[in-house]
Amino acid sequence: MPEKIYFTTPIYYVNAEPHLGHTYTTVVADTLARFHRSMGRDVFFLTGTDEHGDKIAQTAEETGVEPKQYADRISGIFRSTWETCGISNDHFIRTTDDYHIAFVREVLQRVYEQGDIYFGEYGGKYCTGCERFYADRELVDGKCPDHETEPVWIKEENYFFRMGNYQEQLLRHIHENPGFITPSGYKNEVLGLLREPLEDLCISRPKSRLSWGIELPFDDSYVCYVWFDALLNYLSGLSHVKGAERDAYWRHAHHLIAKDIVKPHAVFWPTILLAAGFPLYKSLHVHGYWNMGESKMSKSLGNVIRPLEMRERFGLDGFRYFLLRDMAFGMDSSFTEDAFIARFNADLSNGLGNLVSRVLSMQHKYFDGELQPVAGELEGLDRELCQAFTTAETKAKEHLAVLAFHLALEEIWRAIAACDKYVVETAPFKLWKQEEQRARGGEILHVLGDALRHTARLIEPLMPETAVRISELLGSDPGKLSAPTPEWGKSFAPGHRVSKPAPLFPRIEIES
Ligand code: ME8
Repeated sequence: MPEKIYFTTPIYYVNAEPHLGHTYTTVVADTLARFHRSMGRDVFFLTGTDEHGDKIAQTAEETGVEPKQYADRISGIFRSTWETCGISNDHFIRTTDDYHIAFVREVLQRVYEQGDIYFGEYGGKYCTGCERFYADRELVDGKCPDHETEPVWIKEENYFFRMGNYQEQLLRHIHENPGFITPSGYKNEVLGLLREPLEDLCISRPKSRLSWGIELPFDDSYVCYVWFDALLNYLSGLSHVKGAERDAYWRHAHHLIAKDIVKPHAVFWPTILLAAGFPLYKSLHVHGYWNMGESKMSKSLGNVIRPLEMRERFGLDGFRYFLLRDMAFGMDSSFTEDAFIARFNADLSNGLGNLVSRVLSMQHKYFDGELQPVAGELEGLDRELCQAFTTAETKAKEHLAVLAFHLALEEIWRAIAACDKYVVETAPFKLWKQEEQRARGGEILHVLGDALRHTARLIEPLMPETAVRISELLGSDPGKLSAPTPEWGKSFAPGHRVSKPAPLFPRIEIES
């Protein structure tokens, strides 16, 4: 039985359309899902939309439509964006789906019956953008650090979850499982939060103030707090998977989020899981922010990059490459069009794109597109190139396993650079002109064909469309990208033909 593994993105609020930030987390999850599938694992990959709560109700009202109608529209945009972008999720969950609502009510009832939910009164400063109460010490100049708005004071009777009952157990788990929250800077941040006694979590909103939510099973005058509802998606999203398999996925659940939602995921969620009697997830992986200039990119700040526009202008894989190459997972990074164009032109147009065109052009010019056989053993320089790919593969896998996407790409690009060096050193363009050297020229092009096939295989999790295009240009079956590769010099059958070159990444010219 293949080993099971489960990847999730946050479920995105439907108050904004997909932008670069959402795309980053989704592309990261997609890359991991593809990488683990290519390693023979049985992957379940979940994404979706978070549709209840004040924030959505308010946005729908501003738009003049019912919340559900509004949520249908934006959720549809998320779903179709990910489809257009070739994201390989196994399921797309909406918190307005019936099976999710039933699951949330079941968990609420269970936790209520065992006494971890009680009725009481609470007043506090609430940020609607974050959908949570803030303690004074968490505010910056009295404002929410993320939304830069003043929270509003809310006092009302509500239901509360005794989060503090599970604080010790959570702390122990974090200490005993070093990979529970990564990178470690975020783990330390959570340990800092857990130094203070946890306050109980308000998990309801009176319907008199907000009706857009899941009704509490034990009091129909209240709806469930949006985070309690949303976090449970990670379990309800597996509802369609059979029992034993579901448990196996859950034991290997990896959540991917940005640093804005560490507290709900690292404190609320595990304490809810403990209270409801579920095992804890395996790991929470936290990345930094994509900034535009100095500020975090977000709809409220009005400085957004849209994935479909980027795809239209530059192709999807150019965008994926930039996202994965220019952010070290865990750290912040900044998006500028200049940086994007510089990376694209240097690494994709001049690097990979140019190599593919050059190899295919030579193959056509010298041998009419037909790959020539490699007679006997590979020569020294051939073996060196082969070794460069073996090293790149080993290191790229090590980096991908720990989410160091930028380093994995660096390793693969080292192998691509080794191909350029190989072309210069072996000079097939000279050998072709001398009758007695032509066969060797053909062998060199065969070895370069092997190198491109390996490149396609290595980039598949990171740049899936390009991997398929390179395979097609080479005349090999893109469906076999992750199949074990034959020996170098022996992988193409006699008479195998490659396609004429087609530009993979046309250079972006900057208008002055
Ligand atoms: O928080 N940089 O949804 P959300 C990097 N519904 N990542 C970014 C980003 C940026 N500038 N902006 C957004 C919610 N993201 C809740 C989640 S989960 C049970 C509920 C990404 O629409 C990043 O993954 O505000 C971040 O954590 C998420 O979008 C927030 O999405």
